[in-house]
Amino acid sequence: MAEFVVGGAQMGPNQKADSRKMIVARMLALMEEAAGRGVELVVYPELALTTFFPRWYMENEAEVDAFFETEMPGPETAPLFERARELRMAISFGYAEKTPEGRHFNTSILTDRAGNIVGKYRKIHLPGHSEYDTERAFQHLEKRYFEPGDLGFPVWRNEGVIMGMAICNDRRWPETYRCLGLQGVELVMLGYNTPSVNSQMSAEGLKERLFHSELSMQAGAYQNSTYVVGIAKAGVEDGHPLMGGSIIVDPDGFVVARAESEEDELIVASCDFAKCAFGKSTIFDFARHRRIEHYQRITEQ
Ligand code: CDT
Repeated sequence: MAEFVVGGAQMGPNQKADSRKMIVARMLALMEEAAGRGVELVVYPELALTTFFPRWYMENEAEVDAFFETEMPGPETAPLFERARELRMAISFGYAEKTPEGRHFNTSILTDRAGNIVGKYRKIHLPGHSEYDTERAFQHLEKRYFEPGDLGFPVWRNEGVIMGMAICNDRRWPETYRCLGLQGVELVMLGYNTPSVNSQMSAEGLKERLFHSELSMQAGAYQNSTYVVGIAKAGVEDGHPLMGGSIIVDPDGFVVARAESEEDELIVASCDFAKCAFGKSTIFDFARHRRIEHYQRITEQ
């Protein structure tokens, strides 16, 4: 598979009161638009099915669990899989997962073009804190509601392309891309929910936040010779602004598609995966050039 048309379905805000049905209907509308533009795989954001609930401090278990899916697909998400299957479109999206054992993860899944789930990733780098923090302008309680992912950073050969996933804060860590890069990844899909302002540093504004997001994804793409698709949930959600800035980055680190809004917006790029081979066989030929005898600190500290 050389060329593959990839879509990024940036989503506008999901309010707390929005039902899964309403949100899935918006996701389906983006999918229809993607089909009209020849998209073969579409990537949605982190926690696509709900508001970014870690901004809320909750103590009631049932209140928290209302944001979690206990099955995938479930009755409310089945239409996504059914329509994707009809359109022959692979999909990837994030959601809050509650396992049969009662464990909670920030998860994303990947399907093939026949609508079968072929990959699951559970977010490893959970930012924020676990108790109410009076010093912050707003809360970021991912460490309260999720366990760190327990699946590592796997890749899957899906539709002829080596694919991997990451979620939001993972995109800021070089280790994420390198773990995937060491397995030959050609397409990294990640969704995010990033507040437009820093809850601990008011001087950092939207411009700087967008810069750091792009910087991380462009570096990850270039240094591992892989496409990166980074897709936001954006806009004012429950009164809290989330930044947009969804991009598709090519294996040379250049942005080839970019969202302009903070609303539901599709971005599309035709990805030529043959382009990954050049960097992987030259400057970033890991087998020839890495010096792992000097890298112990990365895993020992
Ligand atoms: N969702 C997520 O991981 N957001 C973080 C915000 C960091 S501030 C605690 C991010 O890295 O974009």
